[in-house]
Amino acid sequence: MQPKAKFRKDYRQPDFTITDIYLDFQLDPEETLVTSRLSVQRKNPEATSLRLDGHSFELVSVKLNGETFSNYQQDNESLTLALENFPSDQFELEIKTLLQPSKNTSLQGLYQSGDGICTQCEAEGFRQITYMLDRPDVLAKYRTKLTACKSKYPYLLSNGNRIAQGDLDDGRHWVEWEDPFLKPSYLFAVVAGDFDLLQDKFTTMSGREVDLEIYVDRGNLDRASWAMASLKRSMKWDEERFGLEYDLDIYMIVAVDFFNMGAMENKGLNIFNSKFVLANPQTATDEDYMNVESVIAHEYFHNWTGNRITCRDWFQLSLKEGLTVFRDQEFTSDLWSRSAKRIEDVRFLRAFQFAEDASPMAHPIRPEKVIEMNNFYTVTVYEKGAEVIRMIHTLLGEEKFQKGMKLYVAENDGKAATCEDFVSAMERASGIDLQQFRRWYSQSGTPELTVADEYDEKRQTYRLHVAQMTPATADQVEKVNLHIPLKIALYGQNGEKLKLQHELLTVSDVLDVIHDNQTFEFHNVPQRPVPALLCDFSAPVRIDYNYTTEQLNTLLKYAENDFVRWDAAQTLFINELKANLTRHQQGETMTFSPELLDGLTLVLENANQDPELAALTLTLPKETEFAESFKVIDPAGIAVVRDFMQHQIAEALKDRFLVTYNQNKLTGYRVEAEDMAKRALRNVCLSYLAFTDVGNTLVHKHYHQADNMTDTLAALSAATKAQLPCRDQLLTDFEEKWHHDGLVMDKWFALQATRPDDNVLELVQGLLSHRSFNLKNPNRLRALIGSFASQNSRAFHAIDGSGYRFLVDMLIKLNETNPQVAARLIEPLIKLSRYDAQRQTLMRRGLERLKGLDNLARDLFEKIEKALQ
Ligand code: B3K
Ligand code: ZN
Repeated sequence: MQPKAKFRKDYRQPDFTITDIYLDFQLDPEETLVTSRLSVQRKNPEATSLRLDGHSFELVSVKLNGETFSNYQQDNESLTLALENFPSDQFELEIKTLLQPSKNTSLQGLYQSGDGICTQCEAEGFRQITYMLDRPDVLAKYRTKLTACKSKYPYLLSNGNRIAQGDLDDGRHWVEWEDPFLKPSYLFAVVAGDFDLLQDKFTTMSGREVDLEIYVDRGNLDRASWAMASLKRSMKWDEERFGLEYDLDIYMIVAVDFFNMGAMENKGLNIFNSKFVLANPQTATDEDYMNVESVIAHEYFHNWTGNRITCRDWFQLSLKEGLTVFRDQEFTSDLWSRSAKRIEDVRFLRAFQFAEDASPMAHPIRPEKVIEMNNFYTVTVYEKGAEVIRMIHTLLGEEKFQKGMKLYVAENDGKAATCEDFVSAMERASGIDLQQFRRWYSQSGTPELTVADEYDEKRQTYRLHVAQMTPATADQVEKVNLHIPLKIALYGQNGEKLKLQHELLTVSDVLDVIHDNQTFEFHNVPQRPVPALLCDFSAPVRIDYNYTTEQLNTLLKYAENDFVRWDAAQTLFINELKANLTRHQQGETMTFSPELLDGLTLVLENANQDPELAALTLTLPKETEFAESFKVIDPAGIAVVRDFMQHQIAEALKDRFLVTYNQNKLTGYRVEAEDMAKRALRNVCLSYLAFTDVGNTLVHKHYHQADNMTDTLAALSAATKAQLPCRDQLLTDFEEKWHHDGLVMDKWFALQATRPDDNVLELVQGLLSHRSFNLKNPNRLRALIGSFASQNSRAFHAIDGSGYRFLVDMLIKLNETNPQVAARLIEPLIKLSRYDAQRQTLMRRGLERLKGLDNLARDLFEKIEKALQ
């Protein structure tokens, strides 16, 4: 049977609801007995049957109001109770089910992670525990009793407050939890295990004391303190910026090693991938520290945007995810550097979300059609969703935006809401018309703004002609005009910022682009200006304006807006790559433009003014980032030209890189903005210097002098990318030191998988039997197989098809064990339309091989089906 799609337009309120749930878990990894007592209420008087979702367990018994009930039908995804002869509108249902957590490799529902047991219910995992109306618009109060062996599972955790506990005679103990807040089933959680516990307290703005608890594997306590500090900063920031206060007396975070994604915001009991909790200077890089902080913040912020106000149906996912990503981005921006954060987010969006829009999986931030919900936790729903919230923020300004938030919370607290509820609150609170803006929720694709300009010297008038167009996407051919906030600035030839005036009045720097073609006219412009378009990346669009190298260098040198300066460098890099790719493809000699070198020299000379921005600006875009500027990608060509550029820059600026490298040496490791910026700059210098004659000595020394993982990894990465003589020795040294630690080894696996060596595939295949590798652990899979397929384009897209074959072989295995992770890893293979005919044929062959599997999971089915269309 083919999996069936659900459509947004088909939403209907449920016929029944569940107001209270009592759950009893007799926990054991081999066999767990779950008793669920549901207080059911009929909402639709016409309804004569109750269909509950559930699968992947054994049904033991069903009772209705205490009596055995057998008038039901069961299939492989539901249980339907016939209620024709049962007139009462309120009843209690008791269902017993048997589960095998140790056999559950899907990591959804109740499963074993290491020596512990935990749950993952979003989106539809609760139905793997027991039969339930498993949909987010059914909000209930939960009481949960957990019983398990006390020595193996000294901690038994669930949502809300601990209300009772006790010991049994047989070595087991029990704990009972009650969550006073209404919640949908996807926010339910259970954890049983033996942990080290880090405790702290937070006093909320109204003076309530909250217990904070972070549970980590035994022996990892020295890696939990950054997460705790991050949690306290998040709680404080949400009070200060959004006026939102925590609502329970306890907040728990548990770190587990086996987890399909980053983390989960279960009410009062977050469960995290240990990657986003554990950090100390020896094991975590600066980037890891930042990631831990922002994921902790993100999950915390969900307590209001997601939990107190949840989604009516899964098509509304961006209501909580787009908004919560926006909130975590703002948190990081307020605490660290706003421009650096913006640049990193835009880099990510352009590389992955723009690619998704151009792929068979293209969908609006509020999808219309879904087969497997887990496939829609995407960069589009999350990151483009956050861009949409950011545009609302740009159009309204902070004050009106916060007014809108207050209204949204007041109207929807305790409810399951829609994206429309959010936009409507923003509109009514601000008085700003968002009618056309709403189209961002229903239209997929990356809009293109084509900009042309003219300057009338006599009349001192400057005109910008802006045309908008959204190319057709796989899911949607017809496109309409969007409301696009285009933030601009004008610069004079000597770098002075020019005033934006119309007639004699100052006008806003945010242009409202709403039609196909619009002209914006500026008066009293004393000279032909250089336009800075899309300052701060004010909208998730592509800009097409024919910049000259000279104009780009002016922006790089003078623009006030950090994003604009960085972006000018990006455009210079891309133009350079494009010109050389053409030369390379035509068999001509490649050259390197002196203007770009001048620009980079300037950045290096001024690097000490803002080392973080300098590091970002000097970083050469990755192959995958360059690839996004092409309709048809030449992976081998891009790799060759990028190598060439790297060598050219390294050779030409070697002395300056060395000076900057030496100037930014630090003693001791601190997680502080100033030091992180210096390390980043120094390590960018190292990455170029690796390609010069001093490379081997310098990298070798850098590795051995490093007192923290950021520097260690920078050296290891430089040695690998530049294929230095010291490489093998350093890789071995690292492996010997860290092979017992999966999280640290992930960095090593990812480096191995992205090696530029010709025999990298063979190496990767060999590493599948490495002592630290484990095919059941999603982090290991992403590090080795994911990095190979998504970050090593030249090897993955090898013209003999070996890369594709390897991925498909792996996916055939994962289809059985963990389809959700398989559906993530398949992404590079479904983007076949971006490659030449020969590669497309090979990719198609791989997809067809998967499609032929007789037990193909719906997660993979949905993507393969779209890719082959
Ligand atoms: N809400 C979860 C993601 C759940 C993914 C389910 N496949 C984490 C987050 O976005 O915060
Ligand atoms: Zn989230």
